[in-house]
Amino acid sequence: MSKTLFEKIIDGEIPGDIVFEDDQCVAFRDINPTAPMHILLVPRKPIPRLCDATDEDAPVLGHMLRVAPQIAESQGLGDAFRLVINNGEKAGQTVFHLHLHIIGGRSLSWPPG
Ligand code: D5M
Repeated sequence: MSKTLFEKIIDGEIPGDIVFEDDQCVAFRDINPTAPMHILLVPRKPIPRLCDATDEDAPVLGHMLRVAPQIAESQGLGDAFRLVINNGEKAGQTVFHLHLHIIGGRSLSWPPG
């Protein structure tokens, strides 16, 4: 199996502006930010889409939800941030390695497009 784009960033094979990493996940700045702060939090395990995750993946998914607010805090977002997972092509997913968008630094409207 060839590596996903995000595995290559995690493995240092292509550049990434990494802001956080631990044994389960890595966070780096989105190359095409939609807000002043736009970070992608990615599990080291290349789960393609959220709907492909299994019960075995529940710990890392929970861990990501614990880590995301800490990253937002460390980036100066306080409690003003949005988390987004695009699941599948029709929902806007373009990179098929599960990732949590952490977005903030501007006023965010609802509903999203
Ligand atoms: O989000 C995929 C996101 O991945 C999108 O916001 C651009 C970002 N991206 C694509 N290539 C890179 C690299 N090389 N570095 C950092 N960020 C990148 P999705 O939810 O799949 O549409």
